[in-house]
Amino acid sequence: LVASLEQVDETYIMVKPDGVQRGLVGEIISRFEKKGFKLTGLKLFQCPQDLAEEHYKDLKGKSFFPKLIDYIISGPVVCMAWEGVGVVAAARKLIGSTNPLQAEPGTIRGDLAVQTGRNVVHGSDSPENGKREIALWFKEGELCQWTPTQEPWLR
Ligand code: FUP
Repeated sequence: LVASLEQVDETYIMVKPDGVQRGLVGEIISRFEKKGFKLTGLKLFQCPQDLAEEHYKDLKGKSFFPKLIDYIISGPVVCMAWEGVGVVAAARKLIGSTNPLQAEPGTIRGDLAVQTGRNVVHGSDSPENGKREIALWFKEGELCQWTPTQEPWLR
Protein backbone atom coordinates (compact mmCIF):
# COMPACT_ATOMS: atom_id res chain seq x y z
CA LEU A 1 0.00 0.00 0.00
CA VAL A 2 2.83 2.37 0.90
CA ALA A 3 4.68 1.58 -2.32
CA SER A 4 1.51 2.08 -4.37
CA LEU A 5 1.31 5.66 -3.12
CA GLU A 6 4.84 6.38 -4.29
CA GLN A 7 5.90 7.55 -7.71
CA VAL A 8 6.66 4.79 -10.21
CA ASP A 9 9.67 5.83 -12.29
CA GLU A 10 11.29 4.44 -15.41
CA THR A 11 14.94 4.17 -16.28
CA TYR A 12 16.92 3.39 -19.41
CA ILE A 13 19.51 0.66 -18.86
CA MET A 14 21.91 -0.38 -21.62
CA VAL A 15 24.45 -3.18 -21.80
CA LYS A 16 27.29 -1.53 -23.70
CA PRO A 17 29.20 -3.26 -26.54
CA ASP A 18 31.85 -4.70 -24.20
CA GLY A 19 29.14 -6.32 -22.07
CA VAL A 20 27.61 -7.95 -25.15
CA GLN A 21 31.02 -9.08 -26.48
CA ARG A 22 31.98 -10.55 -23.10
CA GLY A 23 28.74 -12.52 -22.74
CA LEU A 24 27.51 -10.55 -19.71
CA VAL A 25 24.00 -9.77 -21.00
CA GLY A 26 22.20 -12.43 -18.94
CA GLU A 27 24.17 -11.64 -15.78
CA ILE A 28 23.36 -7.93 -16.06
CA ILE A 29 19.66 -8.41 -16.83
CA SER A 30 19.31 -10.84 -13.93
CA ARG A 31 20.55 -8.29 -11.40
CA PHE A 32 17.67 -5.95 -12.22
CA GLU A 33 15.17 -8.84 -12.37
CA LYS A 34 16.27 -10.21 -8.99
CA LYS A 35 16.05 -6.78 -7.40
CA GLY A 36 12.37 -6.84 -8.36
CA PHE A 37 11.99 -4.23 -11.07
CA LYS A 38 9.70 -4.65 -14.07
CA LEU A 39 11.11 -4.98 -17.57
CA THR A 40 9.06 -2.98 -20.09
CA GLY A 41 11.41 -2.92 -23.08
CA LEU A 42 14.30 -5.07 -24.37
CA LYS A 43 16.20 -5.30 -27.66
CA LEU A 44 19.61 -6.00 -29.19
CA PHE A 45 20.51 -3.00 -31.31
CA GLN A 46 23.33 -1.58 -33.42
CA CYS A 47 23.34 2.10 -32.49
CA PRO A 48 23.91 4.69 -35.25
CA GLN A 49 26.35 7.53 -34.55
CA ASP A 50 23.73 10.31 -34.43
CA LEU A 51 21.75 8.48 -31.75
CA ALA A 52 24.87 7.88 -29.63
CA GLU A 53 25.71 11.59 -29.90
CA GLU A 54 22.17 12.62 -28.94
CA HIS A 55 22.17 10.22 -25.96
CA TYR A 56 25.45 11.65 -24.63
CA LYS A 57 24.81 15.27 -25.77
CA ASP A 58 25.59 16.66 -22.27
CA LEU A 59 29.15 15.31 -22.61
CA LYS A 60 29.74 16.81 -26.08
CA GLY A 61 32.48 19.21 -24.89
CA LYS A 62 34.50 16.55 -23.05
CA SER A 63 37.87 15.35 -24.39
CA PHE A 64 36.71 11.72 -24.18
CA PHE A 65 33.51 12.34 -26.20
CA PRO A 66 34.77 11.04 -29.61
CA LYS A 67 36.18 7.88 -27.97
CA LEU A 68 32.95 7.39 -26.05
CA ILE A 69 30.88 7.58 -29.26
CA ASP A 70 33.24 5.17 -31.09
CA TYR A 71 32.91 2.73 -28.20
CA ILE A 72 29.11 2.85 -28.05
CA ILE A 73 28.75 2.26 -31.81
CA SER A 74 31.52 -0.39 -31.97
CA GLY A 75 29.03 -3.27 -31.76
CA PRO A 76 25.49 -4.15 -30.67
CA VAL A 77 24.13 -2.94 -27.34
CA VAL A 78 21.19 -4.29 -25.34
CA CYS A 79 18.59 -1.59 -24.71
CA MET A 80 16.27 -1.96 -21.75
CA ALA A 81 13.47 -0.01 -20.09
CA TRP A 82 12.81 -0.82 -16.42
CA GLU A 83 10.00 0.43 -14.24
CA GLY A 84 9.45 0.64 -10.48
CA VAL A 85 9.35 2.78 -7.36
CA GLY A 86 12.77 4.41 -6.97
CA VAL A 87 14.11 2.51 -9.97
CA VAL A 88 16.41 5.31 -11.22
CA ALA A 89 18.45 5.69 -8.03
CA ALA A 90 18.31 1.97 -7.21
CA ALA A 91 19.63 1.06 -10.66
CA ARG A 92 22.51 3.53 -10.24
CA LYS A 93 23.36 1.77 -6.95
CA LEU A 94 23.25 -1.65 -8.61
CA ILE A 95 25.49 -0.32 -11.41
CA GLY A 96 28.12 1.37 -9.19
CA SER A 97 30.54 4.25 -9.78
CA THR A 98 31.49 5.41 -13.29
CA ASN A 99 35.10 4.31 -12.69
CA PRO A 100 34.85 0.54 -12.14
CA LEU A 101 37.98 0.56 -9.96
CA GLN A 102 36.11 2.82 -7.55
CA ALA A 103 32.84 0.89 -7.81
CA GLU A 104 32.00 -1.21 -4.75
CA PRO A 105 32.23 -4.99 -4.97
CA GLY A 106 28.69 -6.30 -5.37
CA THR A 107 27.85 -3.68 -7.97
CA ILE A 108 27.82 -4.56 -11.68
CA ARG A 109 30.81 -2.38 -12.51
CA GLY A 110 32.57 -3.29 -9.25
CA ASP A 111 32.25 -7.00 -10.03
CA LEU A 112 32.60 -7.06 -13.81
CA ALA A 113 34.62 -4.10 -15.14
CA VAL A 114 37.98 -2.35 -14.86
CA GLN A 115 38.08 0.69 -17.17
CA THR A 116 35.88 3.81 -17.18
CA GLY A 117 35.86 3.69 -20.99
CA ARG A 118 34.61 0.07 -20.88
CA ASN A 119 32.25 0.07 -17.94
CA VAL A 120 29.75 -2.45 -19.37
CA VAL A 121 26.47 -0.73 -18.55
CA HIS A 122 24.58 2.57 -18.63
CA GLY A 123 21.81 3.77 -16.33
CA SER A 124 19.84 7.06 -16.50
CA ASP A 125 20.85 9.62 -13.86
CA SER A 126 17.39 11.13 -13.17
CA PRO A 127 13.70 10.26 -13.74
CA GLU A 128 13.57 13.00 -16.38
CA ASN A 129 16.51 11.51 -18.25
CA GLY A 130 14.95 8.05 -17.82
CA LYS A 131 11.90 9.20 -19.79
CA ARG A 132 14.03 11.12 -22.31
CA GLU A 133 16.35 8.18 -22.98
CA ILE A 134 13.57 5.56 -23.24
CA ALA A 135 11.83 7.79 -25.80
CA LEU A 136 15.14 8.17 -27.65
CA TRP A 137 16.07 4.47 -27.84
CA PHE A 138 12.63 2.84 -28.23
CA LYS A 139 9.73 3.27 -30.63
CA GLU A 140 6.24 3.36 -29.13
CA GLY A 141 5.28 -0.20 -30.15
CA GLU A 142 8.49 -1.70 -28.76
CA LEU A 143 7.52 -1.01 -25.15
CA CYS A 144 5.18 -3.26 -23.21
CA GLN A 145 3.04 -2.19 -20.27
CA TRP A 146 2.05 -5.32 -18.35
CA THR A 147 0.74 -6.39 -14.95
CA PRO A 148 2.39 -9.28 -13.08
CA THR A 149 -0.17 -12.06 -12.44
CA GLN A 150 -0.60 -14.56 -9.58
CA GLU A 151 -0.62 -17.50 -12.03
CA PRO A 152 1.23 -20.60 -10.62
CA TRP A 153 3.51 -20.76 -13.69
CA LEU A 154 5.46 -23.84 -12.63
CA ARG A 155 2.56 -26.13 -11.73
P1 FUP B 1 27.70 7.33 -15.76
O1 FUP B 1 26.45 8.12 -15.46
O2 FUP B 1 28.24 6.57 -14.58
O3 FUP B 1 27.58 6.46 -16.98
O4 FUP B 1 28.84 8.41 -16.07
P2 FUP B 1 28.85 9.73 -16.99
O5 FUP B 1 27.47 10.07 -17.48
O6 FUP B 1 29.62 10.76 -16.24
O7 FUP B 1 29.73 9.27 -18.22
C1 FUP B 1 29.17 8.59 -19.30
C2 FUP B 1 30.20 7.69 -19.92
O8 FUP B 1 31.30 8.47 -20.37
C3 FUP B 1 30.79 6.70 -18.95
F1 FUP B 1 30.04 5.60 -18.79
C4 FUP B 1 32.13 6.43 -19.56
C5 FUP B 1 32.50 7.71 -20.26
N1 FUP B 1 33.51 8.50 -19.52
C6 FUP B 1 34.81 8.42 -19.95
O9 FUP B 1 35.12 7.69 -20.90
N2 FUP B 1 35.75 9.15 -19.27
C7 FUP B 1 35.45 9.94 -18.21
O10 FUP B 1 36.34 10.57 -17.64
C8 FUP B 1 34.10 10.00 -17.79
C9 FUP B 1 33.16 9.27 -18.47
